[in-house]
Amino acid sequence: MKVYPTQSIRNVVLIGNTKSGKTTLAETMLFEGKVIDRRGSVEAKTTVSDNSEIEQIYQRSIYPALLYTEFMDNKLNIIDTPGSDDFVGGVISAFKVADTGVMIVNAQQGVEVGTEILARYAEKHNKPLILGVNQLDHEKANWEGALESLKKTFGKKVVIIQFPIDPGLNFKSFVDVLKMKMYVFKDENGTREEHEIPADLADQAAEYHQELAEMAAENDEALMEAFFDKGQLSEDEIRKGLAIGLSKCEIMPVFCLSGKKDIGIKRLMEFIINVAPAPDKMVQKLKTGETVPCEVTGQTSLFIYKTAIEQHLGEVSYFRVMSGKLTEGMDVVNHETGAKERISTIYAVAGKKRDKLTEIAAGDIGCTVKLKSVKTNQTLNSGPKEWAFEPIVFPPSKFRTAIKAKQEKDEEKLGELLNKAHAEDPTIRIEYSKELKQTILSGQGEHHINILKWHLTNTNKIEVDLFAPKIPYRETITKVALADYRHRKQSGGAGQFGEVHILIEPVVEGVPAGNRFKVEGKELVLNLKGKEEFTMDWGGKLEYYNCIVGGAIDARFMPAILKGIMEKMEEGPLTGSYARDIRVFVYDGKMHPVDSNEISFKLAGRNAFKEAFKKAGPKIMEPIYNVEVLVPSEHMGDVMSDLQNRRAMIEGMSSEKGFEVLKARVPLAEMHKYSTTLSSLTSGRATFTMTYADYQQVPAEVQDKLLKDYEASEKDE
Ligand SMILES: Nc1nc2c(ncn2[C@@H]2O[C@H](COP(=O)(O)OP(=O)(O)OP(=O)(O)O)[C@@H](O)[C@H]2O)c(=O)[nH]1
Ligand SMILES: [Mg+2]
Repeated sequence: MKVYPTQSIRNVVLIGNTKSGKTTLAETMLFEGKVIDRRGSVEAKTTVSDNSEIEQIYQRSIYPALLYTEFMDNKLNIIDTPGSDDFVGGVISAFKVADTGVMIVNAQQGVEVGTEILARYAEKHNKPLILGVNQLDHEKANWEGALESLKKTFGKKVVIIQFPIDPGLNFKSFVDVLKMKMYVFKDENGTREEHEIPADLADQAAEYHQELAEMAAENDEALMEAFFDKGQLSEDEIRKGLAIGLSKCEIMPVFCLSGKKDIGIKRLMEFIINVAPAPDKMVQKLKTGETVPCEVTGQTSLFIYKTAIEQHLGEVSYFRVMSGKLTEGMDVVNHETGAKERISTIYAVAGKKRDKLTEIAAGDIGCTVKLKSVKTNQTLNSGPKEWAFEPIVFPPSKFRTAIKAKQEKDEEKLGELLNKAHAEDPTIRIEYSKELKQTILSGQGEHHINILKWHLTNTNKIEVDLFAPKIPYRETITKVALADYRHRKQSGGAGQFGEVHILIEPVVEGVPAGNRFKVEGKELVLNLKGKEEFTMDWGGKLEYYNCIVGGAIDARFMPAILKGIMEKMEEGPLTGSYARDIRVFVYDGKMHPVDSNEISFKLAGRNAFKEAFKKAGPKIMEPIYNVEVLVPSEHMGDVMSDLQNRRAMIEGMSSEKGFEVLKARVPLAEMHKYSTTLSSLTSGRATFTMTYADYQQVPAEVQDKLLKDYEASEKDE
């Protein structure tokens, strides 16, 4: 393959709700570019894009697929992404390296929640969107409905480039109001004829053409003047105006498509080449906020946007050349690790088909293999400038589960595989929780995690169990309490003796410790001698006061008492969860001249703490999350009542372009499998995000249940 200069490269990402027809469309684009001479289909499991076994089983895309095609002497890189929210990581990484998004909308449904969410990602990344109304050959295709929904969602940015003639089973032609021609398709392989626009459609076409010219003029003063002078613009002038408007994200042009019947695909590709921005038109930022021009004359710099482990090849690193040009055998340095890497082979990629390149220029996308240690989001430089491009920011997880190998011998291998899974798909996250003593796996949805499970079972032959993760409860106290504890052991050998008197109270932010207490009918005035303060690893505090007078306990035993208390805080007295925010005053005790030692005081401290804790109005606290749900209005009621059953506190509601945004605070304990429930309540038409907020006391009935459960589990052991 020849080396394409930066200006002859276009990078597009295909996005759209699941089943809108992206993979089928990509296949047709490759066919039009003659990368393949026969088109496969999703049903026959023969597309270039959905080439993994699991994608073929589910007949849907799961991984973002890099594809290229050569067209009109340009190289068109296409990333076909999965439509399902579960695999949104692939869409986000694709937006990092693509310059234009092509939003595919199913002509039967028009805009769906998926469409809306994906468009938000385009907006976030500042990438222009071309709109394709697809499947116009479907018997239920509804052009007017789809167009109306696009206008409702995207407003005045929407501008018609084409309108279909007779959408439905007989769909074979459309009018293009940029070219002012009618295209008629002769077969299902893209063979087309250009005709004059029929008289009965001429007025409609002229009206759309005028709207198009006006929109094109709006983004450029010279064009505006020309438009006012002549009352119209030439085709080239319109194209120029559209190019400006598109790259400023001010225009969303609409195309008519049937990916399956190869109608309109060539026109879409021509438009992409002629009008969509070349890679050097889009700004690439460094972590420092500076921008780097996408020029072949600059220092060679590659950004790794994805890594994958592929059969026969090993680790494959996908990159975009951000600047300069990459040649075979070039040495580069990883900005993050300082490691040197040699790029021995460069490939242009169309699914499993890979073409070796000797050189690849700024703006192009490709892959290489056998790098020693390169991860997603790293930059590789070949010059003195230590550039680091802004990383891809992956969304927070929506689904958590605990995972365990069925057989203990597989645990280590499972750990390795999970780490690899995270490297390939950063929206899969793994954390070993020391507190819960569980490995917590999280992702974008139950389906996302089940795909990983499928790989573990089928590809790696490891059986695993997925189960509800424990909740990281916290324990604290609400009032002052006292406890005296004597630890004494005198059976055989050396004895043990230690006695500790303590007072405990809650730590309240901003309220310092006093020294006078009225508790259990006693009045105590303590002598606050020494204070130590600890911030616990799990949040919250322990304040430890030495108030011993008259040498009742030797200073050398104070650390042992503290150790005993710390141990009990790590395994709270109520349910074994971490305790937090407690002040302990050690004010009295007793020693034995022979039998007192550290272990005795540690045990006395531990037990005194446990007793005092239980008398101090102990409470269990649970983590609360801020949850934001985006839901179509008609499902609002169901989503709301479901949330109320989850002890949610609804914080607000607002409307946004036909969807409702619902904000609530929900206990983590009630969020297990929420993504699955939400999906079934709304037929997959809603989405949500959740982020940790704070800890709050659990309601009394929940606390009772937790205490009973813990007691029962203690008895079992
Ligand atoms: N009638 C008709 N059916 C189509 C067209 N394009 C795709 N389909 C069918 O729609 C279904 C989904 O097509 P895909 O290409 O897999 O859709 P996708 O957008 O890639 O879906 P995801 O990968 O799940 O996001 C398949 O059964 C296709 O055969 C089209 O232009 N016309
Ligand atoms: Mg697909």
